[in-house]
Amino acid sequence: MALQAALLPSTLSVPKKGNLAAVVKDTAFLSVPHKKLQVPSLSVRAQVAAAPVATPGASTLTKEGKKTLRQGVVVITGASSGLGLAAAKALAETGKWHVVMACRDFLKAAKAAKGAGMAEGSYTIMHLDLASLDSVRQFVDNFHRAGMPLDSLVCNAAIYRPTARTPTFTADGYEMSVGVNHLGHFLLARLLLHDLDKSDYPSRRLIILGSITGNTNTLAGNIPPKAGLGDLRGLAGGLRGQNGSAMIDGSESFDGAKAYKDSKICNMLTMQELHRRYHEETGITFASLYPGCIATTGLFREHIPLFRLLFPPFQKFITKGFVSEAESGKRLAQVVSDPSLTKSGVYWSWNKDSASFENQLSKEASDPEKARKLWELSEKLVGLA
Ligand code: LMG
Ligand code: NDP
Ligand code: PMR
Repeated sequence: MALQAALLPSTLSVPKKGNLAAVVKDTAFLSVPHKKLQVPSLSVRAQVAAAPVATPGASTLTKEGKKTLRQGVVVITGASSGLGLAAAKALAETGKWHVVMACRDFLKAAKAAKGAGMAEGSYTIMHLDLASLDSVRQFVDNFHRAGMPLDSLVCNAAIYRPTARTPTFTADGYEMSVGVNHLGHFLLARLLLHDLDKSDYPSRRLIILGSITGNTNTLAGNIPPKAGLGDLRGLAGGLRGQNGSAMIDGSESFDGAKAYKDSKICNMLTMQELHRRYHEETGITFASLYPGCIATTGLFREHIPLFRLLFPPFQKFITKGFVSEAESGKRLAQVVSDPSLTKSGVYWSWNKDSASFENQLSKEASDPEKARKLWELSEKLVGLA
């Protein structure tokens, strides 16, 4: 803790509006030169014995002495399964990206990467439990000490508790779905923003997963329980359950399916608020996406067995919204690295031919006033204000 406090002074937090450059300057001492890769205790860099790869993020020189585009470094949260793993694999396979897999279960992530056939040396696993704000800060500290630049951040991890009627809580006492899916990522994004800002990579991106089920302008978004943040009174009350509400809208009864959908609205609002506050100043691309219905992932692990059995064929043959994990991974990889997807503030989706398009968010998921209020309340809850 003492070391963490020493390395992460309060100056690391990003100011409410503007002035990011000043913060970057203040915290410049935190960066370790890219070439000096130090492997921190909580991370394992997969090594290649016979043919060592270049240090992640280091520039390379051709024979003629020309500088070529260095490998990009992308952090993906929740890369131990589903979409995160598929995107990690897709990006690592190109050879253009070194993937930092930010995962809560180290051994599961190591097994998953191996099982997916990801080449040793193409990824680093680092511990991150989004259900603990201390863990988020520790991750950022470890990432800094690893000495890699940050070119892209993907806030992908999520939990879904579809049948829960009583809340569970994060280490900091916040309702779990919103705590992990939104608040943990909110802090992570804020703490890593200056790293993205100082990266010399041509296109730096911060991506937060959204979903169709958080958008009530769609059929899927109208399947009960519907998402809705109300006036955010539950969030303002600390989302703690006992003396207030565990739901963002302040309702007395807890609904796990709604809490997840609400968290996705928060994700989409946060992306837009980041865009409004920082895009012009930093040039960072902020984006969200609905990758399609990946009905086979671990997201549905807590749903009833009958649902898990019927949901994939239902999406494949009836709604036709189904996508495989591999296809969804390619879509997310596009949002990370495709040169044509540099526009900021966009919520991407794909049509039946798997072509990307800028999708419309629901009224609530694009309400700037709500986004601002959410931002301010979230800052308080994660200790940034
Ligand atoms: C609820 O569960 C939870 O109770 C609640 O707590 C909350 O978590 C909520 O939003 C989350 O979920 C509801 C869930 C559980 O049920 C569903 O909604 C099931 C969705 C899947 C529907 C399956 C339809 C059956 C399709 C057959 C698939 C075969 C496809 C092969 C076709 C081949 C063709 C070539 O409840 C259940 O899981 C019970 C499911 C009982 C299914 C009964 C079947 C009724 C059939 C009606 C079909 C209706 C489909 C609607 C189509 C609309 C088209 C736009
Ligand atoms: P998975 O359950 O397969 O993956 C979720 C990942 O999040 C897992 O790696 C999981 O880790 C990780 N995770 C959960 N809790 C924490 C935590 N406390 N700290 C760190 N990591 C955590 O689900 P998907 O791949 O389907 O979901 C990925 C993203 O895609 C989510 O943001 C989801 O909302 C979004 N999405 C998914 C859709 C779908 O149809 N599946 C549709 C639209 C959006 P572990 O492996 O240890 O459990
Ligand atoms: Mg939904 C047009 C059709 C469509 C699409 C694209 C989805 C996506 N769903 C559609 C329709 C329907 N769904 C219909 C008609 C029903 C009633 C039978 C239905 C039901 C349903 C349930 C019970 N759908 C679900 C659930 C879930 O528990 C999933 C959920 O809400 O997770 C939050 C879900 C989903 N449907 C989707 C997608 C993408 C999901 C999952 C996940 C997510 O938003 O992350």
